[in-house]
Amino acid sequence: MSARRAEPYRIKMVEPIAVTTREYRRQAIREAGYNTFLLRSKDVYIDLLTDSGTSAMSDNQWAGMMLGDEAYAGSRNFFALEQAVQDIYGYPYVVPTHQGRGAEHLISQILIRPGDYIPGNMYFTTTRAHQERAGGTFVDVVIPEAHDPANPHPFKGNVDLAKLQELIDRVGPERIPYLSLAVTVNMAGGQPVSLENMRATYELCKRYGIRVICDATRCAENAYFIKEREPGQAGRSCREILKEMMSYTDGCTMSGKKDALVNIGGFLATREFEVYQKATQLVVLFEGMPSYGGLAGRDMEAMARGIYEMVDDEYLSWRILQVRYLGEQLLQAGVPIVQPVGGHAVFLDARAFLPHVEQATYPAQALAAALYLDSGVRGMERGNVSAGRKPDGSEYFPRLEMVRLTIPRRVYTDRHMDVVADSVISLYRRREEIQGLRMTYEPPTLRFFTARFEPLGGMLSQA
Ligand code: PLI
Repeated sequence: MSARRAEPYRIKMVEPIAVTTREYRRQAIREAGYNTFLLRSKDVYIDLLTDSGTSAMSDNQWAGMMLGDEAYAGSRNFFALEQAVQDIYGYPYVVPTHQGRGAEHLISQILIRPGDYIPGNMYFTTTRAHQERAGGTFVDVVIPEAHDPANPHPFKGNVDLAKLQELIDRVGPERIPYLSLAVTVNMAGGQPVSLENMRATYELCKRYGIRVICDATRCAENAYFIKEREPGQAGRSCREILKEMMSYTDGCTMSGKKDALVNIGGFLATREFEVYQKATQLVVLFEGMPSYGGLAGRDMEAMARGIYEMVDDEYLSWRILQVRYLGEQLLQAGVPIVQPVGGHAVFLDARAFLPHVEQATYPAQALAAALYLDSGVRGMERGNVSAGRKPDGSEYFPRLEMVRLTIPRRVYTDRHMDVVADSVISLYRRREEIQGLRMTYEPPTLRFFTARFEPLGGMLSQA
């Protein structure tokens, strides 16, 4: 057997992608206001904007799509989904939602009262927005290593128990309806949480009657890191590890569009009947009946099947190693990236990449635009633009100013990763040619999706 690894699947259907000229891309990124979210997909060569909803489904999932039971109530696909969540996560109660933020909306409205505090191991955009909308204040309790791109801590997503304790002492446990625990932590670079930290966090929360609600969006990838890195875990399956992880939580929100390998779908799951009952009351207003939650029966079937596929050890190993394969090529060339390489993406450290560009002129946004111009590779800004503004109107200026190169699951080959690496490395060698941007349009919330910019000079402004 060769020591080299290859994809643990073969290709049954192909989708052509556009190879364009630099001039074409210059026009396209200008029309998109230098915001990669506003590019048209048809103009993108390798699309690393997100791993959300971009997975390739398996033949087994597509076969399940044909078994869609589109009954308005009691669809058999709902029961398949419920069974999958019970088997793999261990929660008794499940409410489907159209995607992860639908579940975030439900849990935030059910549990948060105005004036509450919601600690979390780093914010995620939609999660925090729903918490704030319900009147809560998000408090970051991730370990400090998570904010340092070069720190090699193996579990950079861990909760800082001292910070959590300090918050409990300061505001009182009655003002903390739950701790929001993301596995893995997207904004830190796809960094995992250890089993030991999950257990300790749960124990601390239980002492004060505080719930732990997991953001399980990339929980299977987190389980793989535990298997790989945590002492005593190597001999267990990711499926077993995941079940134990979830046993240290009271419920979860899940975007099926990531680890569960579907193009649309999500759910809220809980161990508490009362929370479940409130969710069934709310879901009918915002998503649909509790037995479909805004999804077609066929979507629920595909997600049910994806949940079993996502914990396959062979698949998970290949998945994580493909992301690492890209990251290691960049590291060897001296390109500053978040380390260790996370589960779903390679994050370019735009501040270290472009030290001459001030954070107020959005270095990560400029770097993402330059990468598209260079090779048609689309990444995503995850820095000052994504962080938005504080309630007082000032910018957050987060320590992490990054471009995320997010790898869709089962979509691209390692050869695509080589092309991406070549382009990033060549830009790094010409980094002085990249200058910052000025924002010309800013929407009031989640501005990164639709903000527009113009270049302040450098390669982006050349005719
Ligand atoms: O995009 P949704 O609504 O299915 O899921 C929202 C969501 C919740 N938590 C986390 C950690 C996410 O990463 C997340 C969505 N992430 C997107 C869209 C991304 O591109 O990372």
